[in-house]
Amino acid sequence: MRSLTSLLVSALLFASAVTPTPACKDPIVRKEWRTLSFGQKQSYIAAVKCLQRRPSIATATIPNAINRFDDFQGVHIQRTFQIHFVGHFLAWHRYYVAVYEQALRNECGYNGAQPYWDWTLDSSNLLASPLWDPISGFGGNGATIPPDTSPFAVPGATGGGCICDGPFKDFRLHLGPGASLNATDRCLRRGFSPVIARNFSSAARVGVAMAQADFGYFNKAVEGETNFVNVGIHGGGHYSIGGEAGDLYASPGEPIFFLHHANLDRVYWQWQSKNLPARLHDVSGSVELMGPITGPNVTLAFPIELGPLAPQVTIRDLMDIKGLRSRTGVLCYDYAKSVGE
Ligand SMILES: [Cu+2]
Repeated sequence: MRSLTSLLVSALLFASAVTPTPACKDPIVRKEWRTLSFGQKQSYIAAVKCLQRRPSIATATIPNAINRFDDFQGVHIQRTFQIHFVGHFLAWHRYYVAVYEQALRNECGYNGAQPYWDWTLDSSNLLASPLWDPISGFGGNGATIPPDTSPFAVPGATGGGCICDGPFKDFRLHLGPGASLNATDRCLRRGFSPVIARNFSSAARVGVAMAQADFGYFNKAVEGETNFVNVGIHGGGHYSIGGEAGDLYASPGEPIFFLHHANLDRVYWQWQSKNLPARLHDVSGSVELMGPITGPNVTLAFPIELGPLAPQVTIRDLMDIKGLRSRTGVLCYDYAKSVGE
């Protein structure tokens, strides 16, 4: 009689024979925005505009979503309190950006990867960033409106009104601002803050995050706090653009959101890559928004949900951007070096 061990071995061999492990052989490569050719920049922007024309598939849960771009913004608005200041903040946004990238590719014929915005290159001179070019980029600052005098005003903010030029000048948002999912028809606002960029988007700030010894501290260095004393490198990207990008709920209404979050994801991957054997498995942090440190923590088995955008996965599936190396994972992309790296 065959031993139990040999039965198990043959069962496992059989299982792997009938369910071949999908491999990530040819990851798409995400590049820094300014390293793209003019044509590559144009095709990325054209694909985003295509997503903004394609009909929503999420109206069952987001009734006022009109197009596919709205679907992404709506899901972020709905889940804001479940996906920020939690242990799965980076995993959730990693998946979210990857699903957006796939939508651009699968639904809009885009054949590149999601570009990233290395804001350290613009930290000391935000206004000179090539991202704001009206022809080859995303257009510039919002029109100047009376400054926000509330205690929640972004330090050093300028502009604040509708953007005045570039490919998204006439673009309309249909959800937000804030937590609202009511039907609306809004322009894209920006309020550049060079002060925020200088303070929070610097290479030194990235260095602080990179130096953290475990995921919990790394995540804290990235997300910072809910004040302007320390917005973290996450808040740095958001509040230096301001306007829609500075809206905790509705920020994916700013197309640059996805370049900013791709860069955060790149920093996360660089941090993981310093010690992959440990950091492909290291996750911690609260399940609930700013939950008590004694409360439940996320684990690799924690579910990551994007509602109507994509199937539910777990944090484990998202730990490796070149997925499936560890026979689990849903991702298959890589990062090209930034300028001067
Ligand atoms: Cu977010």
